[in-house]
Amino acid sequence: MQLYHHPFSMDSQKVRLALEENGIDYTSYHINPLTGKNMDASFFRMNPSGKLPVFQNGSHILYNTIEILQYIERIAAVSSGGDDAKLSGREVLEWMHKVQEWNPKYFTLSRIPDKHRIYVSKFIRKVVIARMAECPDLASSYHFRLKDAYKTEEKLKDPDVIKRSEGHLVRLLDEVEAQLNETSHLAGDEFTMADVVLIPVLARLVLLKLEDEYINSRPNIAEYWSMMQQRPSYKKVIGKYFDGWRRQKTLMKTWCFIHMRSLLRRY
Ligand SMILES: N[C@@H](CCC(=O)N[C@@H](CS)C(=O)NCC(=O)O)C(=O)O
Repeated sequence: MQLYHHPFSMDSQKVRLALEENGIDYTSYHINPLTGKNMDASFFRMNPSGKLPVFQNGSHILYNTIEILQYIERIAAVSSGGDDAKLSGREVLEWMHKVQEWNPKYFTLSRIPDKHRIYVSKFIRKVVIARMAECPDLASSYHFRLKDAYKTEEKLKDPDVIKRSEGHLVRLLDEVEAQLNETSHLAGDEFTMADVVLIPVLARLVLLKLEDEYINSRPNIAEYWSMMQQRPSYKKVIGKYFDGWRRQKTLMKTWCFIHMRSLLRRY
């Protein structure tokens, strides 16, 4: 099994948490979307959306996060002797979809200073143009990505888009807070795939330094969050890259790469 992913990608974090929690071995390929590695023809040909993660088992390739999580559960059930009782039930699935419905894209981008965001997005556009020249047969897919990058910039100028995304997040967190008043985990008193989907959302808020506004202001979520951070899967998938001083190191590495390539005009 192969997983194409990156620590920056929230959906990748979800899949890696699920693999760790279920003790499933896989071959890991880091594809950094901020440096445009997802635009390399070898990856882009298999996945013309360029989005992460991509999960491959032989000839079976999955792109949708929830489908990948369910597939992982089935693999885990088969390897533990075909115990289907361990598969996610209705309530878990409902929470997975509810959390997954919140799209972090505009929320995240709107919290990054314009100067940095525009610099990175310009770099990525140049990478796409360079890859397009190398592989003209993929031109229409690359073109679609370019158009999408311009559309994203336009949308970020619309305050309603950001407001809607914030409103959606607040409603979701309020619902999670109410649920955590009843149960210790999101879909009951045990750790499930619903928690796997929620943890990266909370980690993203911390990465953006918004934990006071969104997490600490909700006591049940704050308590749940400190409990989740103790899990070995969290430490391996998220903590290793973003806890404390590591955050700076992880961001710096990507930033230096983009800066050097921009200076050298090597896309
Ligand atoms: N296909 C995924 C969504 C994947 C997605 O939005 N991935 C983001 C990161 S979490 C991505 O790859 N962004 C980089 C890009 O669009 O270039 C799903 O439906 O669950």
